[in-house]
Amino acid sequence: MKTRVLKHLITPHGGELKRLLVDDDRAAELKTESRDWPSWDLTPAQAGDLELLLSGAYSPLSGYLTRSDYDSVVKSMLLADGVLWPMPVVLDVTKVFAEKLSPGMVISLRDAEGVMLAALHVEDVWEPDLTGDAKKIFGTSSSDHPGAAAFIDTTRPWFVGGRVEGVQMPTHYDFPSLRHTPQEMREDFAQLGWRRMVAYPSDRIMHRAEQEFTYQASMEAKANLFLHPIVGTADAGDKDYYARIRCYREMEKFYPPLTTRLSLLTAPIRQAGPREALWHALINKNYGCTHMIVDPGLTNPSGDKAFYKESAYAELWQKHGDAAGVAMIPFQQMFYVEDDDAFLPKEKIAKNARVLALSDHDLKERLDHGRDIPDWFTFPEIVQQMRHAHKPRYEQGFTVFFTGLSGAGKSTIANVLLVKLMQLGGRPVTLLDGDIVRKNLSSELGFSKEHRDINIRRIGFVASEITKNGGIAICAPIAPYDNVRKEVRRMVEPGGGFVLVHVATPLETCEERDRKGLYEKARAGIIKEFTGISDPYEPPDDAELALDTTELSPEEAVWEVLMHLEREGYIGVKRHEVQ
Ligand code: PPS
Repeated sequence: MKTRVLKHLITPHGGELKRLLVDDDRAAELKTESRDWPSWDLTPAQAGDLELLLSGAYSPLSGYLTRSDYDSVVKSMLLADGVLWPMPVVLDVTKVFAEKLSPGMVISLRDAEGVMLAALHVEDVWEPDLTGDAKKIFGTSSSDHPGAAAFIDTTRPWFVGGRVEGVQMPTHYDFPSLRHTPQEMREDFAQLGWRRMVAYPSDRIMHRAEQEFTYQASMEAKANLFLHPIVGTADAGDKDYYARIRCYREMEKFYPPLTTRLSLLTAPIRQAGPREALWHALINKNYGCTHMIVDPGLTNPSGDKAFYKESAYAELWQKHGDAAGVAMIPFQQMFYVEDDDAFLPKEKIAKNARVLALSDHDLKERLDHGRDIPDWFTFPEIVQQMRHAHKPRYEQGFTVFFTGLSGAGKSTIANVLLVKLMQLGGRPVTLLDGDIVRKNLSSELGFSKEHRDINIRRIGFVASEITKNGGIAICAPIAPYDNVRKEVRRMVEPGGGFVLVHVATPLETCEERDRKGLYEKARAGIIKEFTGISDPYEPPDDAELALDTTELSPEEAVWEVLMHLEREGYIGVKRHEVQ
């Protein structure tokens, strides 16, 4: 009965769904045999690919591409047998691991906890030309292209290809009810009586403009809508990931009943432009979709440089659209026209109409400062979810990171700042002073570059945890190296604010003060590797503030810091309380 209904749906790519999970008996057999096999622990991105291989989302692939398939896909977007397949799907491994392998061997593929997910029957092991291949896949090997740069720099240098037998699907504890295999989705569509489906792959929170467009586009195509966001894998503690998915779940409710379905896709975004969009179309075809909305923003690296022209997407569809079998619906930006209280595409807007817009930057500013987000832009339920993950700055945690020479005044300023922030109240404040950290966290470390970097990374880790959980961390180490300071900024910023303060008191003043008598010992050669004397200090080029304590009292210096925090909205009076 089911088969009869399912046959009305679009045929999977290559003719049938290639689900690679084996039955229980075979799985047990593979697990027993695997004791003698080499084991590869999958990264989250690799586990994402394996999940889609096992579920049949990557039909017609029956495993990782062999060398001839890979070369052909990279060069012409076709498998060696001529079937359309635009993106390489390979297992990348280290040289050390590759050296253990030869064709005919079997590898067990395991998740981060060591659970065996699949057996890979090795057919080819080879060292690809990552730079040359990036040029073909991404059209460039420039380090400005984040996708190409990641492919060249972070892909492991050896590839393994071969047939895969699946033992079990990777487990997701988050949002399990929103995860479906192509087969489950096809059965669902068949039961609903849907035959034509418009897929909308996206990786951003949707607002009213996207909702209007996707709904209108599916109506015009006389089809139902399949919201198929690409979510990657959860990084424990990544508030944005969870908020984004909760927003999708809210958004589904704003479509008329029984018009729309939502499912999450755990594929990593490659940023490979039109070729990746075409690949998404094949994946969505395997899920049963006949149409796909192509938003270049999804696969085109953002920023000033758009690497792929919008027309390139339509051109690729002209060439391969028939083989893909999925109709392309170009995404169209919609604008809110106040007089009509409606979203319209640019060409339908009357000349003098009042058009309202809110850029990503404006939206972030409003969230940061707890300001109103207008109803015309998005739904209150979405705002609530966004505010949950993106608290206004006066409720966010932050780190104030002082850097400077020994004796520059870091500890004094940090202590005064601690007192002032405690007096203000509201958030817990933790001081991670250089000396305190070295006594407690880093007592085994010396002052070599390697040890200093470890010390600063530890401080950064603790500060990022404090910040992420809404507290204030004040750090005051010398932190002489630029690279690791920037690393700390990258660790902290996703969870809140980061303010780098260069305590730029000149060496002469520090040496003159020589409160601990260390400079004298350093000059005498008794203390080795002393910062400023026999060891380098790299002044920051990214400090939010520079304070020279030759000219400023500790109170004045702290006032500067407090003023900065106030200007940026991290401290001060909540707006709604004074309105
Ligand atoms: S670093 O470079 O950030 O890891 O240094 P930090 O943890 O802040 O430790 C600096 C304090 O250690 C004392 N000290 C030295 N400083 C620099 N170089 C050498 N070789 C050294 N040996 C000991 C010194 O008291 C520093 O404290 P402050 O408060 O900065 O004067």
